[in-house]
Amino acid sequence: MTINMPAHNGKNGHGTAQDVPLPPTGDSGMFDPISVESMANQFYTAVPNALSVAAPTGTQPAIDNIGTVPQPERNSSGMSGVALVGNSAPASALSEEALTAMAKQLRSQMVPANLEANLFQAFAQIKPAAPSQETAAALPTTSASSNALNVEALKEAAQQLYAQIPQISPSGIPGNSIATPPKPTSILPLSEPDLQRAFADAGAQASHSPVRETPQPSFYFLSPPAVENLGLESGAVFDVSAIRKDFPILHQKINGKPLIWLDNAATTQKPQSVIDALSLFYQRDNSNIHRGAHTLAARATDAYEGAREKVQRFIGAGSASEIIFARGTTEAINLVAQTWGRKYIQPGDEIVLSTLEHHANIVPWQMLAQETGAILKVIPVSDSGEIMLEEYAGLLGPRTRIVGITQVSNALGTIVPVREMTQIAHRHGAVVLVDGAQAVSHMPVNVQEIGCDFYTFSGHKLFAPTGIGVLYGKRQILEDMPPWQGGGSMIRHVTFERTIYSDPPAKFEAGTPNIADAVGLGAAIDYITRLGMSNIERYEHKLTEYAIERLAQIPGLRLIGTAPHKVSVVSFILDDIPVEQVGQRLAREGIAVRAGHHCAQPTMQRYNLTGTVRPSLAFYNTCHEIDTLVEVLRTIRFR
Ligand code: C6P
Repeated sequence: MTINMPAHNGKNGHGTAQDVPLPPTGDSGMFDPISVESMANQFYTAVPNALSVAAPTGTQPAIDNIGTVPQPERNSSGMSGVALVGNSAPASALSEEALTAMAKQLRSQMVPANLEANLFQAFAQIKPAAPSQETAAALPTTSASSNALNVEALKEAAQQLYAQIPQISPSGIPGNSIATPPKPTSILPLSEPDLQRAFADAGAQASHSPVRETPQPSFYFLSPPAVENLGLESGAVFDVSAIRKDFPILHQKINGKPLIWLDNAATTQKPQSVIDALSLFYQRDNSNIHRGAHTLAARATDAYEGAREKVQRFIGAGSASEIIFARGTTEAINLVAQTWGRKYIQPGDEIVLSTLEHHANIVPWQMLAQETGAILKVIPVSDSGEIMLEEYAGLLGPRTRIVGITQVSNALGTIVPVREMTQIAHRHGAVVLVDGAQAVSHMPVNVQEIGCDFYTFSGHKLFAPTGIGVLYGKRQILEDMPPWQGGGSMIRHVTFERTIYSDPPAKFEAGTPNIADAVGLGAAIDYITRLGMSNIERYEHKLTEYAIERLAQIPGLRLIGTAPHKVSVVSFILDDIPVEQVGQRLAREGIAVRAGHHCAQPTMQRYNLTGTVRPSLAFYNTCHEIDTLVEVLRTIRFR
């Protein structure tokens, strides 16, 4: 059983095969990605035999076979290899009729309408003159009315293309580990990604550009490493290869290498469903909210308030009115410092923060302390990066007004015992703000269980757009807090003499908010809720264990932050090599990590460092990507 995966929205029309029973489609009428992948594998496996030799007879369309994609074999590293379409799989018993139907479906689901035109263009670019008559004749015919895939013509076109560009390597299929099939000779395993790539490479050659970074469409023909398919206690499977298909950005090359996105602590990538939600909002519902008695205003308001309710459920808040939308964690913390802080902090009062804080949970309090005459106190951390709880308890006293703590260190990955720390703070009558920026994407969060008074996070670290974030505050505290910014939406009544403010959350959302990105945040929450936060947590735990084990074996590599309870942030230094240099070397290989102080300079200072290299993993990362990271790191020497 697989986890209930969000449907992938295909974008290329709705061609249907009338004559063949097809796998079930989702609500959208499109196939789910796994069915499409299966179909693609079957189709391309069968094409060279079935169409260029004799088509098997019989009317049975053999669609029953769909779903029985050949299993990838494991290689020596424990990773599975790639089941390349059309190379070695046994000939399928698909009839020509069935193949044609499938071809139509595949074409409509996955082939951009202008593929043929692109190929034609590619020829035109290779040859300064227009393609010859024979070449043009071999190119697939472009017909808006016909949805038929001219297999032979495409094959021929691709062969000609390959023939003219000898160095083309049809490897690096998006979203998969690399397997380089032999250079095509007489019969090509017809694969649309190969054609796409051929086109891209042809264009690169024609323009004499040394590197061509062509965004790859999210076509999925291969079955990626099975090692990533983690069995869950429920008996379900956390199928990373399927999940990766939902993230179009992951399927591209950087410097000729597949992108390996290990900078998730800085920001996460967005699933297609989030991208679609944004686009759909602007296509269909865009309007200002809370104003105007018209249909779009009502729709936009519903969508925005619906997103607030999703956030409420996601973090276990008691009421949607406790959820305030902000630009991100930084703005949310500033809001608290400048409203609650200015009201309640007096000279000599104490603000307690930890050494693990991001600058966003230091600087606003420092500013407040300078303004009010309050004192900052700092909780120390151990060599492994854990909060020293006894010292923490010892710091608290009658003047402690607020404790600001991160739930997860962005620099080290340490999980901080925020529930226990909140209980201790409350015993001293202090208010607690938890910075959840690095927590919400890695573990289930329940603010009522934590018991904190404020909780903040940023949408962009949760697979949602930038520019949207959340401040949770307990209802009573929000009611007692003065507003922050003044303007429209946050008022009930205005005269020149005085203004009566709205109730929370409107009181803290002056002006037109970021409506579309809030809707995008709601879509991101839907997406990860479908995956299951506990499943994500479990998968990432395994991945982190694997990463730590592999990285620790690299000579000269020192892990920074070795707390037993940590998320998938793995900081390290490599000998005396400047961390920026390591980061740049990895970037050349298509591996994105952050290298530097991570906006957590006090944490770095604790370890007498100015920075670390920080790969940070998300649920769409794989062991194979970690292997590649390790391979590159092993080649780095001080220069
Ligand atoms: N950390 C990182 O690479 P904003 O920028 O407002 O979305 O989030 C600020 C922030 C606050 N707290 C923690 C724990 C954070 O990690 C961050 C953002 C990114 O580590 C960008 S500096």
